[in-house]
Amino acid sequence: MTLLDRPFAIGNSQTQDVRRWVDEIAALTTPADIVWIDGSRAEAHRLARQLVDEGKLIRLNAEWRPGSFLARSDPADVARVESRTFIASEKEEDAGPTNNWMAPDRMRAELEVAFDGSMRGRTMYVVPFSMGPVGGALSKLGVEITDSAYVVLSMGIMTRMGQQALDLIDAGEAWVKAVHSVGYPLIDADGVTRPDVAWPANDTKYISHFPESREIWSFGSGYGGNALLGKKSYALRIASVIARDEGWLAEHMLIIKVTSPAGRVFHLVAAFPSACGKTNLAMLRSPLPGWRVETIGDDIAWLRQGPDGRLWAINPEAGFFGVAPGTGESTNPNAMETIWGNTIFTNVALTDDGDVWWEGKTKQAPAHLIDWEGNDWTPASGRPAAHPNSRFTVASAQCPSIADEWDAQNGVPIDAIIFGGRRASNVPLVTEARSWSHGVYMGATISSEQTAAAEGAVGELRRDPFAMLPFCGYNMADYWGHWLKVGEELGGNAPKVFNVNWFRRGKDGSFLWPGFGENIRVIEWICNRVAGEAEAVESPIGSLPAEGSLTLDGLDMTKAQLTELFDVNPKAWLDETDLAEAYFQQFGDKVPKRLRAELDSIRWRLRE
Ligand code: GTP
Ligand code: SPV
Ligand code: MN
Repeated sequence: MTLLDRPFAIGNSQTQDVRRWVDEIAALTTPADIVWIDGSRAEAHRLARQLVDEGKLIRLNAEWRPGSFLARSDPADVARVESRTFIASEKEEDAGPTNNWMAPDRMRAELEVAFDGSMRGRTMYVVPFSMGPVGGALSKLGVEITDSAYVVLSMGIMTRMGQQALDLIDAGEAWVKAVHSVGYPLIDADGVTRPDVAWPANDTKYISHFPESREIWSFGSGYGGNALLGKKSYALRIASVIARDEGWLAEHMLIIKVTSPAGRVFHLVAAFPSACGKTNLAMLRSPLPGWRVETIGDDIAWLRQGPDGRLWAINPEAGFFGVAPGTGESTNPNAMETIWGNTIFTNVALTDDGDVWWEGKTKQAPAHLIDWEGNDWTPASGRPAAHPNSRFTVASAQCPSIADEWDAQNGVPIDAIIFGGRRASNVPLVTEARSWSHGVYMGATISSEQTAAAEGAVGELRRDPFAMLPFCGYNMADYWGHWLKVGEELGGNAPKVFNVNWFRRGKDGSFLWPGFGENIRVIEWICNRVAGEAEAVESPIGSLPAEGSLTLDGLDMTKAQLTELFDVNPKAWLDETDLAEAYFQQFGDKVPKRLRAELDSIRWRLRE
């Protein structure tokens, strides 16, 4: 269908807005044709077939993995590019020292050059979508224009995509503009054509955000958060700005429903940096009798105070874009069941019988594979078969542990907020904040070892406040202030706040805590604390489980290991406060006084 034969209601200003904008982008990028996406299954089927014909997707063996495909990206386009992610706010201080800022005028000028003719010879897709259930109380709308059919298919899994979203836009709802181009036109300015490639991309990349006009412009990458613009660009960077203005929170958090043996239900959210275990915790299968975890979201939560005064959350997404390596029957059986079929895999290895494999899927690697770059691979190859940031894209509804209320129009009421990072030392298995503002301090001082989810040296320690370092659309210190303000509004209804660390290592370098399913023991303690049924003891950095309050039966742990797991070393923690203070310094007077007071209070307690 072309632009001109799409029927629309005459006199409907919103539709005309979308059409005008589509015309504008088409005039700039000059695609060969324009397709409006309706979100039907027939359409997804057509696009998948087309991608297979073009050599951009490999159809997996339907006996093992029905309706599923493998995509192999350009080896230079495998993760989010934080160095090319921009916040083009009018004032530089509104982006803050942790974001790349560019003046909006200059950004627009550069984007105009990049996007000029960038879709020549390609189809431009118009993708209307809803973040959150269509018409939901906390949901928001957007339209992504893209020249990648892989992105359209992925958006169809990750969001509520299609006509229903456009109908709401037609009805006058606000919507966000997102423009995406892989930056690989098939015809140059002189009219010379070139063949397409399996994963078109451009060496020059921009993932640009205009917080004031609520616009997203992404160029040069087809991968994950760079290209599926409903995800990090909208649901976190732009939404965090909307949330600041409207008094709610847009967070890099999983959401779970936990049911106790007595049948009491708790809803928890947890913020961990990229590739630090959100999907694993979101799909936890409990080995503790009577305790049950159900999945609501694995990456993003939108939280808002409800009419009852409590904090309510929705998962704005409709699918999982999960890290494949390390996902197996023993670590995440629910994820393994979720991806039984109808899944797009990106940058994993291909088995000889047309299925997928990655490190950690099975204990033993197959004798022969085609690796993520399309080369022969054997266990003797000495390199990973799947890229460390390889991913699966699959609908949430396929998850066997999905909670009934995962797509509830009003979301779920939150009982506890958990922060965590990947820390080999110092940080205990679990700590409870003394207050909301102490909790905000915990969130603001998350640090974690760098993972493969973004470019950079894996393993290096980096500060990642609220796991939002690459995702906060405005000044990080203002964001801390906003969290304090939300806490004041919530008052006595505010959820309890905790910090966890599954990744502490012993002197021999091995993990002190078994992790994965066994994390239910920590979740149990947290729920029991919320219910007022577990004891805690004070420490300078927060409350720790009192002896006997954390269920450890059946775990193969020595007393010495347990001591190490919970050790709070005053000297090491004074160093941590120095690091936090130095980190705060770069934000100048924007750092809320309350946070500095929390830091002083911890120092004072450590010196006692
Ligand atoms: P994004 O999708 O990038 O935001 O990340 P995520 O937080 O959802 O990442 P995910 O859950 O996929 O994290 C995967 C990594 O965390 C793998 O390397 C897992 O092996 C590791 N992991 C998850 N849970 C645990 C745990 O309890 N203990 C240990 N040691 N590793 C864990
Ligand atoms: C992350 O990096 O936190 C992700 C993957 O969830 S991406 O969508 O690519 O940002
Ligand atoms: Mn994430």
